[in-house]
Amino acid sequence: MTKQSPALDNLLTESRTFPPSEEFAAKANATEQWYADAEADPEAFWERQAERLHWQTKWSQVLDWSNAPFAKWFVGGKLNVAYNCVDRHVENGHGDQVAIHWVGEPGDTRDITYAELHREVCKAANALLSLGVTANDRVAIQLPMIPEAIVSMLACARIGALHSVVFGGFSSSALRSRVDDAEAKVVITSDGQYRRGKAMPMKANVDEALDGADTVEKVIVVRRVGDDLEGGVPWTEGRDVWWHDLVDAQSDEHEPEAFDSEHPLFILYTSGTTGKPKGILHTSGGYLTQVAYSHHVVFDHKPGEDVYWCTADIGWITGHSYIVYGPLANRATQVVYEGTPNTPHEGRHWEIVQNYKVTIYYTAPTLIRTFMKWGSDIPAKYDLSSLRLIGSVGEPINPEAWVWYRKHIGGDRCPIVDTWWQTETGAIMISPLPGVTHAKPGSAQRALPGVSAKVVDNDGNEVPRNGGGYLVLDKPWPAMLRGVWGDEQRYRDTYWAQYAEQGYYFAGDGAKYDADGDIWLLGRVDDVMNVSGHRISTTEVESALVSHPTVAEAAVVGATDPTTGQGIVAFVILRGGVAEDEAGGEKAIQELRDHVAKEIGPIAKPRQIMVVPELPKTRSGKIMRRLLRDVAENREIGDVTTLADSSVMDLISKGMKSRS
Ligand code: 6R9
Repeated sequence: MTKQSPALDNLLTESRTFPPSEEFAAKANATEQWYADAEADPEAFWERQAERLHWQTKWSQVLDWSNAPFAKWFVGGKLNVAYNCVDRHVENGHGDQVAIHWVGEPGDTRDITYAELHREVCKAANALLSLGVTANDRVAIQLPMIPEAIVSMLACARIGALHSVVFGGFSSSALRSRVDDAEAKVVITSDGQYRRGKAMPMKANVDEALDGADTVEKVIVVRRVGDDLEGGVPWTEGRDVWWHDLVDAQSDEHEPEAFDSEHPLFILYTSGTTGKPKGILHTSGGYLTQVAYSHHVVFDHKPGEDVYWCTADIGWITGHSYIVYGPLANRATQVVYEGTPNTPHEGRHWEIVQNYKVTIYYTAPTLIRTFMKWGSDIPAKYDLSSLRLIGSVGEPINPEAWVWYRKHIGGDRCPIVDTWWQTETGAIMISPLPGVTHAKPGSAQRALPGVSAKVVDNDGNEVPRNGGGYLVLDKPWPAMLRGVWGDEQRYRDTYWAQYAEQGYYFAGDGAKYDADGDIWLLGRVDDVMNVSGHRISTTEVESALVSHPTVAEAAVVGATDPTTGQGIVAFVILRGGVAEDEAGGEKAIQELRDHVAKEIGPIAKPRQIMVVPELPKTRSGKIMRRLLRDVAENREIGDVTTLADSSVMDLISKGMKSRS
């Protein structure tokens, strides 16, 4: 595995622990006993968790693993996911409970009760049906964080169509490749979105993406920014339809149909080690069971009492599992915020926590480090005493950031849950249990009851305490991915080939046990970067760079970055004939950065591009990213003996032009 960075060595000498308060422990949703119960009989444990849902037909078998690595959970069971997230709460007398306190970036707000959410989801489901969408069809959704995003997802689930949500910041070509791969029939988007106080176009991006995309029959457009958008909304007659014309005209009643437990629920694309994003496929019964269970125990969520806020975007798995499905299945009242954390000021999140008396707050380390940078005097201006639990997800959290988070946001009283999981796992897998675990800053610690994780060496042998290796999941779990859309081989190769003999799922993360046997996550071991908690593959960015006419070859690495975790650093060789001053200058580098933003999205913009005469390659032609990482991180350059031409690194160090 890759060499540990000094920051990680530091992290592993961390020895502070934070025991739960007696008061919290006394009321906690889970107890230590859960671990033993789950271990004694995992299937019986998961059956009890599945019982938090409403099933139209009960399952006849908990797990069918006979066709591994393709799992079936709650075999023969039937349920409707949207019914579980909405209708049943209304039927149980909670129709007036607020489901969503929505806060728009410009300051507009909407409180949506479960009864209202029910009517909206029914109308949207009827709207999709009226367009000819039926079970198993795919609907692509690219929307800002507005209520219609959640309504659209639930409407798809209700009629058995698969949604494929594409992050609002993704470019038209990223959207197009996802629409094509899933053969989406309908796209749901908005005229525009508010970003840092400005109305930015969205529909225009979608139109560019859909030029010639012949699977798409209809585009539904939510009016979000209206007249604030300069230049108006491009429109294709016959294909495009306004949400308010189509959806508002529908009946607000719709009878939900129960689908098989293994009926597909959604596809969500994530970066792998190759340039082509993988469509991760999730299904219904097992997924909903585990997201509801984990939301209940990890966030200690109490329906009707807590005000929950997960700051993720619905374009990522965290938004799917911990804004939409988990919280709504558990009848949460939650805050959904549309905008950026510093619009109109850097205290925006804390103002929202104060106003809505948020009790549970779940965010990402990159944002915590940004808050640290902005200064602790900012949260200090607000009343954060409503908070009782805070969480983190997306990348390893540095002990410094953890301790700051606990002190300045958690008032030295809130337990912190550092939750490790992936798009592929669907739900939280490794996390402290609040009220039970003695928390350690920087460690996700232990697999949740019912989940099994191990740290193993290259051969699949479990490493001893204080030993490092690779994280594997050695038992199937209900929310596990069911495959890669349209690519069975890629599913087998990516996750199951590494430890085929043992039948372990390879997560792609380095990990270590400490002296107590707790797990510490050490970052990706493959060519996937983690920038602000977003997965971006080095190959994807390389392909984007090479698609620019001035670039002959490109190599991309993730370099340690104090705020974003990793920053993208690109090394490019220019095409012969491109004059130095033409392409090597500041302007040309800016153009390359913009080109990557256009090809993938602004999150993939390299922090730095270096023009180099050569790239370090092995005799078999593999680029040695390790050496480039040394350059990017200003370290002494490591072992060059396996290079085909060992003088290359000298050339790079001497001849490189660096621009940030
Ligand atoms: C939920 C999500 C997954 C990758 C994963 C790992 C990193 C996520 C983490 C963490 C250390 C944590 N990761 N949570 N690393 N500690 N608590 O982020 O899904 O976007 O698919 O990313 O993120 O490297 O493999 P996804």
